[in-house]
This record gives sequence, structure tokens and C-alpha cells, in this order.
Amino acid sequence: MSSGQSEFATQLESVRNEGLKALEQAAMPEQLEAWRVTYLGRREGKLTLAMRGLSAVPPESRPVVGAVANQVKTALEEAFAARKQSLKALALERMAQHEKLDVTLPGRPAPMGRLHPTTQTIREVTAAFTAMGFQVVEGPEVELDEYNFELLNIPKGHPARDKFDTIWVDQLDANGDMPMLLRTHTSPVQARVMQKMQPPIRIIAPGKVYRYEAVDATHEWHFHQIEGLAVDEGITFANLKATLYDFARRIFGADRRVRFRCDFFPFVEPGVDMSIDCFQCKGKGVIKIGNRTEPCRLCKETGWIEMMGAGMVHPRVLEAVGYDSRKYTGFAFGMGVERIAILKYGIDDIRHFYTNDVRFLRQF
Ligand code: FA5
Repeated sequence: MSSGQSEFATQLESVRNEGLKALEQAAMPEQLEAWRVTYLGRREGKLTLAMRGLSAVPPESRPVVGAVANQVKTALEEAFAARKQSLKALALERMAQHEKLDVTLPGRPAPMGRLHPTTQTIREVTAAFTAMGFQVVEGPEVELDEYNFELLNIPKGHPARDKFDTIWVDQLDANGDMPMLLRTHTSPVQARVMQKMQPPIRIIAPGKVYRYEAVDATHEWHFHQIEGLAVDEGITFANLKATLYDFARRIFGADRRVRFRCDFFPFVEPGVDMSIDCFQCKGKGVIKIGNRTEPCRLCKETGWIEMMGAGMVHPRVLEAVGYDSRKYTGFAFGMGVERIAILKYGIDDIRHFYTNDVRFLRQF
């Protein structure tokens, strides 16, 4: 080996030894990168600088010396890759130890949604009637005066309109009247169904209704009703009573008492209201608190809570939709859904339903 050749080889050896030693000290990613630039950097790296000495080696010796240079380069590169790999593995191991997950810990329970008591009640009542052969239909909440009143034998100026405190849609027709309203009851669905279908008819129509009235323990300004209608040849008041008794037994059990009293609705004749004994005072009208006797607020001391209005469909209503009232008769009823829920679950105030207090809603 010539002196230039051996000097060059020694220089390379020393770069390798120094580099390998320095590599052991590099423990952090940034130290590793600094090492790479110092020893393997293309422009100013120590290996690059040492390689420049190759020009002093005679051309015939260059292949031998070049091979040595390649060995050194490979040794440094492999050592670098191995160090990088082992530092990465170490970092992962440390992370696994410090950020350990305990997969046996129980998860946080996600709150479960549930059906609103109104929806549950609608479903229960609907199931009771579908079991008796009734079909479920729906109608619009924004309704025409024609269906809400006119076709139900409540023409303009009829005093019965005062009973339904109406929320009108603020839009005038050519006569300067307001033809649209938020339906005050589900009875307009009766007229809509009869216009479309021919008897025999057995339907129930659940839905939301609105009334411009003062709110108290048993009255809301928006609530739900379920309408019922049966029209066929030979339907009598006995069919109405039997159907409603059966419904009451299915929903409230056989031991609750119900009563029918005469009532007036222009779309039925005769008309009744159906009440059930008050769950709070057990039909007595008063409640005992210790030695004291207090009036029952829920039933207003009557011992009864009204559930629904009902009656035989008025012949004028049948005629208005084109039925022959000498051939067909029918019965209809309309019940308050929240009132049914109040009676079934012993709820003391209708206002709980729509204040969205989860403590109330969770009970059902
Ligand atoms: C009607 O709405 C008639 N359409 C019912 C009817 C249908 C009669 C078919 C005859 C034939 P009424 O206004 O009484 O009637 O209401 C019916 C039921 O809705 C009541 O018995 C009661 O359970 C419920 N209800 C009435 N007003 C309210 C209110 N403000 N808040 C909650 N429930 C109410």
C-alpha cells in the first residue's frame, strides 16, 4: 500500500470508529439527526470530507481504497439504521408502560333514550283499538275551518265555536275570513276519512291539537287526542258503550269505575262524556293527610276525571260528506292522551309532560 493510500484508509477508519462511538451517545431523535448530518451529510459530513482524500491516491490503487471507503460508509449507515430502530422500539416500550390502558375498567354508561309517555300512551291506546279491528289514520295539524268546524255541524257564528278556543293562522281569504287554524280537536279527521271512504268504517286518529286556553293541572294549550269513528249499517249506542268499556278495561284494568253523562257536541246526537274514577282520591273527592281532609285538586272534588267526549254521529255530519243517514249510523269519540296517561300512571299535573324534566321522563 502506498503512503497516500494508507493515509487515506487510516482516515476512513478513524471516521468510522469515531462515528460508531458517537452514535452510542445519541439517545434522542434530534441527537440522532445531528449525528447523521455530522457523519453522513452529503456536503460537509465527515465521511464526505474524508472521501475527498481519494484524489491523492494513485489511480491504480483507487479500486482497493474505494472498496474500503464503501465498507466504512455501509458500516456507518447500517449502524445508524439499527440505532434508529432500537431507539424507536425503546420509545414505544416506554409509552406502553406510561400510557397503559386498563381494558378491564368498566365503560361509562351512555344514557339510554326512551319513548315519551305521550308516545307510549298513544301506542297503548292504538294497540287496544287495533285489536278491536280499528285502523289508524292521520290528518293535518294546520287545518281548514271547513273540516274543523263547518263539516262537523258548527257553522260560522255557532256558539259551540266558543268552546274551542281557536288559534287562527293569520292569513285572510277573498272574503276577509281566516280559513286556516291549528286544529282544536282530532274530529276533522272524521270528515276527511268519510269523504274518502265508504262504510263500513272503523278508524282511530291520534294527533296533536291546540287551544288558546289557560294552563292548569289538567289543561294544556297543546295536547294530544285520539279520535275514534265507526260507521256502518245498524250501529247503535250500545256498540259505542261496549267499545269504550272494553277500551277502559284493556288500559286501566277491570276494577276501575267509568261513567257516562250527557254532554253536548254539535257533531253527535246524543252526546256523552266518559269519565273514570280519580286515582288520587279513589273517587271520593277528598284526600286524607294525617288527621286532615283536603279537597282533591286533581278531580276538583268530583271524584271523576273526564277522559273523552263521545256520541252517535249527527245525521247532518253524515249527510255533509254524502252518506245516506237513513242507511248508515255511526259512533265517534275523542279522548285526551295526556289525561289517559295521568290516570294510568298517577301523574299529578299535566304540565310535567312538556317541560322536559328528565327526572319526570325517566319514570316511564
Ligand atoms: C272534543 O274535543 C271533541 N272533539 C271530542 C268528541 C269527539 C266528542 C267525537 C264527540 C265525538 P273536548 O273538548 O271535551 O271534546 O275534548 C276531548 C278530550 O280532550 C277531553 O275529554 C279531555 O280528555 C281532553 N282535553 C280537552 N281539553 C284539554 C286540555 N286543555 N288539555 C288536555 N286535555 C284536554
